[in-house]
Amino acid sequence: MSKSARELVFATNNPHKLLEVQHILGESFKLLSLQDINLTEEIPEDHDTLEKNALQKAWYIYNKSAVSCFADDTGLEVDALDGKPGVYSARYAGEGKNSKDNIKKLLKELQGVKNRKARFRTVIALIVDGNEHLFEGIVNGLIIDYERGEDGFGYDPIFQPDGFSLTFAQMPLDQKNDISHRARAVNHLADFLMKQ
Ligand code: ITT
Repeated sequence: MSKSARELVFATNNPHKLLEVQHILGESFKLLSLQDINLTEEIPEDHDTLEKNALQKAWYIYNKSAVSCFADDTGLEVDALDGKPGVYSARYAGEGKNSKDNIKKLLKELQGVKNRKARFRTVIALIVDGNEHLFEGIVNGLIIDYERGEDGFGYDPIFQPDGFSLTFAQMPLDQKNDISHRARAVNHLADFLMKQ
């Protein structure tokens, strides 16, 4: 890490996400986790859009730490369900349920439904010098009707990105990271930061 690397807080406690994003941003930036700035309380995330949630998390941190920071939120938006589960993707099957339960519920809702189009959408909210900026990353695909693959997490076993015959859960992580919604949003963030 170079001496002049700019510090940025990323609102996550997931070390894997932190490494992934650090890799994309390169060594001009030094990412700090919430742990690094001793922010251990749960950050509120109670809005009804990805944008509002990402902004809520980022402002919460900025107001506490006054350090440049960003937060992300992701949802799976299914056309035939008017964009659901969307912002509620993590808890679609209810509080305390897991990804398997979420998948089961989604496949039940889509039973007999022909239109299987869906997208993962990630929104990143960045706050620098008290100004907010939003970045979006989308990957379009189809919800297949049974689980395929063991890797990844969340809805990966039933999401097949356009142009591929594998689900996200069947792809090597590097391949998923090349085309994923999160990587696309982070690339937009990186482009913006490099120009600053
Ligand atoms: P943090 O906010 O603590 O980082 P989270 O689980 O809420 O973790 P996200 O906001 O990124 O993570 O995503 C919300 C849900 O969307 C997540 O729980 C998954 O069910 C789903 N999801 C997000 N990214 C996904 C991906 O790459 N593949 C499959 N499902 C994903």
